[in-house]
Formats: sequence, C-alpha cells, structure tokens
Amino acid sequence: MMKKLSKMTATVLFMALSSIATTPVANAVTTYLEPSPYKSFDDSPFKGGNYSYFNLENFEDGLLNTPGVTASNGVINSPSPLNISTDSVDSDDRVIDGSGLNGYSWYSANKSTMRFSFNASVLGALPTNVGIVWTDVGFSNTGLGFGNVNLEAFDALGTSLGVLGSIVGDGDFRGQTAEDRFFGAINLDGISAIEIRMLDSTDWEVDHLQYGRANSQSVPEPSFLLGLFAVGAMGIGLRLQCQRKSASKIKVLSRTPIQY
Ligand SMILES: [Ca+2]
Ligand SMILES: [Ca+2]
Ligand SMILES: [Ca+2]
Ligand SMILES: [Ca+2]
Repeated sequence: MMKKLSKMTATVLFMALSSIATTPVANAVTTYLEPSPYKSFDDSPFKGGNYSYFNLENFEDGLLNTPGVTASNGVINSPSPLNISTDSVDSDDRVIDGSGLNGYSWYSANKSTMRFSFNASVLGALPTNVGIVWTDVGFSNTGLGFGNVNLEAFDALGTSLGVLGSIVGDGDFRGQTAEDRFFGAINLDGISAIEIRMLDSTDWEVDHLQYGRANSQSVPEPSFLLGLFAVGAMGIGLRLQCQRKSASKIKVLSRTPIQY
C-alpha cells in the first residue's frame, strides 16, 4: 500500500513537472518602453534583436499589408504637393532632413483610437514585441499641435497589459520630425493587439508599425526544477502563486538596448 501511494505521488509530481517544463510561463511581465525620438528604423529599440519573425510596416507602398495585422481605423496619408500635413517617419523619403512630408503615414481620419490586431494563425504565434511611431497631431483640445498619446497592449485573451501615456507634439501640424516618438511594449507570452489613442484629438498620424516574436526561452530554470524535486508538490503551488502575483507587474523602461 505504502509503495503504491509513493508511486502515485511520484507520477503526479512527474506529470506536473512535465507540464511546467513544456508550457510557457503564464503571465509574463509587460515592459513598456518610454517614448523615444525616432527618425529611422535605426532608432528602433527592437532593431538587432533575435526574432523568429519581424515585420515593419512603413506604409511606403500606400498600403497596410504586412502579414497578420489588421487596423480598426485609419487611412493612408500620401505625399502630394497639396497635402502639407503628411508626416511620415523622416527617413522614408530617403533623406533625414527634418521633414516627413514626402513619405506615407497612417492617418486617424476622425478617430481617437486606432487598434492594431495580430493574427496568431497567420504569424505562427503572437508577437512579443510591438511598437509604433507617433508622428503628428493637428487639431487637439490640448492645443494645436500638442496632445496626449496612450499606448495599451492586450494579451492573448484580450486583457489589458497596462497603459503607457505621454504628452507629445511641437505645436505644428505639418511634416516636421523632431517630435516623432516610438511607443512600444514587450510581453513574452504574446500581444494580441495594441491600441494607440489620442483622446483629445481625431487629427493625428502614426508610422512604422513593427511587430516580432523574440526567440527567448520562457521555461523555468533547471535550478528551479531541482529545487522543486526537493520540496515536492507544495513547491508547485507556491511557484504558481508567485507567477499569478507577477501578472500585474508592469515595467516602464527608458530607451535601453534590448538583449535576448
Ligand atoms: Ca505597406
Ligand atoms: Ca525626410
Ligand atoms: Ca512612412
Ligand atoms: Ca512629425
């Protein structure tokens, strides 16, 4: 009888450990990157990372057509002699000269919110790193050319992963680029959507939507597994409790290189 119970306990423990070792850790910490100046993809905090895929939509073909993403709102803003408000990322017109007038951007078109949703089936898995460059605001309740930007990311179930907010703008609705800012979020469990909002305006632009899946192991360390054998099943409960507690953890980083 005693032998039978021990065998059963060992089997349960083995199954629990197998499950933990092969399932990504749930509720990873979300890191929001503090808005940073951006004149070309060279300024992206995501550049140089190790990804299983990475897509950059700069709208220069006049389309939102990178794989696995759809937008709730927005239209293409094209360069033209008559359109003095187009505000692309500076480098997209092939010269970093303080102007984005001759590139393409994505315009809010009378909306305060733009939601970009990612399709895990098309992409293979949800992106872990998502960023977008805010490039301009025109009319705003805060004042012409100024406003408040919020970035909110959502997990695979559509639950909010927190909000990053910042006042932006240079007081001008034309194509200057010094005020352009990168907003980004990282969550190793995957991001199903982002919303970028200007609740004080419906007249604003973004560019360089970028999203990739980082190649990073998110399974427990071998030392953790060894410790678990020592303390038995009670250790599993404690570990899972710790993971649940970390769900609400959000970090905001200033612009630092991301290492994977
Ligand atoms: Ca495109
Ligand atoms: Ca330029
Ligand atoms: Ca562009
Ligand atoms: Ca700008």
